[in-house]
Amino acid sequence: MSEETPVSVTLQKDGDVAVVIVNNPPVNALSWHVRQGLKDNFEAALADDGVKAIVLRCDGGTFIAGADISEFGKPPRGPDFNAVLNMIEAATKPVVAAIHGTALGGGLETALVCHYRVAVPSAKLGVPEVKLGLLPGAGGTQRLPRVVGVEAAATMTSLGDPLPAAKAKDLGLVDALAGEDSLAADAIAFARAKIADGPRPTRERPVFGDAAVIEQLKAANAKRWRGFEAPYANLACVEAATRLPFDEGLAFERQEFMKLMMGSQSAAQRHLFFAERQAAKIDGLPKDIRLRDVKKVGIIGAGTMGGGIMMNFLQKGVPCTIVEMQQDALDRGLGVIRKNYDASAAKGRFKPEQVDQMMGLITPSLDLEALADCDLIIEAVYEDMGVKKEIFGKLDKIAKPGAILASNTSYLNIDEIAASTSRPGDVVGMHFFSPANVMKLLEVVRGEKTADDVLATAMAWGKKIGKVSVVAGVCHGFIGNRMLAPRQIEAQKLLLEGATPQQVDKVHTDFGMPMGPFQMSDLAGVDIGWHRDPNRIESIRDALCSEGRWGQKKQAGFYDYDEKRAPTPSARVEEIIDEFRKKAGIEKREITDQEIIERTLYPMVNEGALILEEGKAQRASDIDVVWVFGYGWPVYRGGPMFWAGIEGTDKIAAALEKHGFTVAPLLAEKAAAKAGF
Ligand code: T1G
Repeated sequence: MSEETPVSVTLQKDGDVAVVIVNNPPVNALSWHVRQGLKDNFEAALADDGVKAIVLRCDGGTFIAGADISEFGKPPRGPDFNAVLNMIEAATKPVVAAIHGTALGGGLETALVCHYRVAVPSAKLGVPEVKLGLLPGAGGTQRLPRVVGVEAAATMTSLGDPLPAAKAKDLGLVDALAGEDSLAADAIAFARAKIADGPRPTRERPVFGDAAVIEQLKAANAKRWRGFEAPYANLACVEAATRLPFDEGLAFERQEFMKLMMGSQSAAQRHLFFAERQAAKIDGLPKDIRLRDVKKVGIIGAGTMGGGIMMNFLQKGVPCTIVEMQQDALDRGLGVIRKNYDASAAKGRFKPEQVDQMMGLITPSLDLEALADCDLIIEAVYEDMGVKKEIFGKLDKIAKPGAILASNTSYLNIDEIAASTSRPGDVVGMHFFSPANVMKLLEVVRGEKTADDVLATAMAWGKKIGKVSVVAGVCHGFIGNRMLAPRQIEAQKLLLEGATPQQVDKVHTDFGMPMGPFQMSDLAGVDIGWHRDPNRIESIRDALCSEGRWGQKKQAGFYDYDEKRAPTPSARVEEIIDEFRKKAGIEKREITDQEIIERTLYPMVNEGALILEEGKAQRASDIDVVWVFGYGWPVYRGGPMFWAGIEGTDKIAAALEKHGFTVAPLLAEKAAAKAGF
C-alpha cells in the first residue's frame, strides 16, 4: 500500500473467523482506497490458513452506501471494482456480509458477492442507481435475479426504492436477521456455522421467476418514466440475465452502464444529488450554529396554503395553533385537512388512529392572542402587503421573545413586512409550494435583518418536515417565481406573433416539463393577479378573464376542459388571440419550436444569472434545486443552470441577443468562456 492510501479497511480475527471492517465516513462509500483495502484484506484473510470463514462489516452509521459518486468522471484510481467483487465471490471460505443502516448500490452489490447476508431489522437494502440515471454496474442486475428472482430484481433496479430488512429476508436477499445491538457477534456466529456448508457463489445460482413483469413495469410506469433512459436500461439488463450466461450478462450490463455514465442524463441527476445536499448549507454560517427551539407552531390562515403547511408539522408530531378570522373559514379549513388525512389513510399512508392523533394536535382559534406561546409562527393569508403588515404589527406585540415570525408570501418584500415589527431579526420568509403538504420545495427568504439563527432554524425545520430548503434573497418572486415571470411574458407574446397555446405547451412537455406555461396558468387560475375589471382589456389574459375563462376551475381558460379536466384547444381562444393581433396590428407568422425554446427557456437562464449576480441565490445549483423540486423541471436535465452548461451558454447568449434581450453580465462572461454555471 503506497504511503498516501488512507486506511479505511482493517482486518480483525475472532478465532477462526476473520472480520474485514470498512470505515470510510460518512457513508462508507466505495472510494478507491476502500476498494484497495477490500482487496488487500480479503487476500490476507484468504491466505491465512487459520481463517475458516470471513465476515464483512462496517463501522459508523451504515453499511456501504454505494460507489463514491464524487469519483465519477474523474481518472480511475485503485483496483477495478468488478475484479475485487469477483475475487470475494470466488473465495474458498464462506463470506458473510453483516448489514446495518443502508446497503445501497455498490454496497448491495458487495453484499451480493458475499455468500450470505445477515442484517439488523432496521437495515435497508436497495439499488438506487436509477435515481442517479445509472444502473447497478457491478453485477447487481445479474446477481439480483439469482437471489431474489426476476420480479423483485426488475422492480428493485427500475424503481430504485430500498427494501426493509424483513422484506429482504422474505425475498431471500437476507439469510438471517441479527439483533440490533449484536450484529457483529451474530454475524460471526452465523459465519462459523456456515464453515461446514462452505461458499455459495451467487453467479452459480440459477435465475428464477417470470420475466413478464418487465413489460408490466414498463406499462405501469410509462408516464413516470417519460423522457428517462435509465429505468429501461435497468430492465434490459435484468432481461438479459434471463437469457445470457453470467459473464455475457455482466458484459451486457457493463456496456449499458457505460452508455448511461457517459450520457447527459446521469450527469444531470448526479449533479442534483449533490446540489440537493449543498442547498442545505448556508454559506458563512458555522455548521453547528445553535438553532432556536421550536416545540409549538402557529399558523395564520386556514386556507389551502395554511392547512397544507400545518399538515407538515402535524405529521412530525408538532402541536399547532391555527388562527382564522371567521368560524366558518376555520371549520372549512379543518374539514379539508381531515378529508386529506382520511384520503391518505384510505391509501394506507396513515393508520386511522394516527389521523386522530394528528388532528388532536391542533388548537383552532379566532384570536391571534392564541399564538402567544408559539415558537414559530407562519403567516399564510392572501397576498396583500397592507394586510400582512397589520398582522405582523399585531404579532410583534403578541409573540413571545425569540419566536420566529415567518411569512409564506410568494413574492412580497420580506424587509417591508419585517419593518412593521420591532424585531426584524426574527422575521423570515418560508415560501411553501402548493399543495404545501406534498411539494418538496421550500424557499427560505433571508431578509436584510434576518438573524443567522432564525435563518438556520427555518432551514433545519424545512428538512425536518421533509422539504428541500433553499435560501433565497429578497427580490420580486424570490428565485422560482422571478424566473417564471420572463417565461410567462414571452409565452404571451409568442401567442400574438403566431404560436398557439398548445404549440408552446407541447414544446415544454416534450422538453420534459409536466406542463407548459398555458396549462400551468389554467391550473393555477388565469385570474390570479387580475385587476377584476371586465371592461379593461389590455392583454389576452384580460380578455379571457372578462369572459370568465379563469382556467380549469371554470372549465375554460387557454383551453376548454371536460368534466375529467382534460384540455382541448379552444376555437374561442383562437378568436380572442386573432382579435388582439389585429388590434395590435401584429402580422401572424410561422413560429418554430426552437424559437419557443429560445424565448421561453433561455430568458429563465438569463434571469438566473441576474439572481446569482445580485446574490439572491447562494449558488447556481440552488436555482436548479428550486426548479426541479418546485416547478417540475425534468431531473434528467439537471435544472436550468446545469442545463445551460449542456445547451451552451454561448449559444444561449447569442440567441437572447438575437431576440433583443439584454444578456446578464454573468451569462455573457460564461458564454465568452464557453463555460457552464
Ligand atoms: N458517494 C459519495 N458521497 C456520498 C454518497 C456516495 N455514494 N452518499 C452520500 N454521500 C455524502 C453526501 O453527499 C453527504 O455529503 C454525506 O455523504 C451524507 O449524505 C457501481 C454506480 C446513504 C441514504 O445512490 O442515498 O453504487 O453533504 O446527507 O441523509 O453500481 O446519502 O455532508 O458533504 O445524504 O443520512 C449508489 C446515495 C451510488 C446512495 C444517507 N448509492 N446516498 O443519507 O446523509 S452509485 C446511492 C444516499 C453505485 C454501483 C453504482 C444517502 C444515504 P455532505 P446524506 P443521509
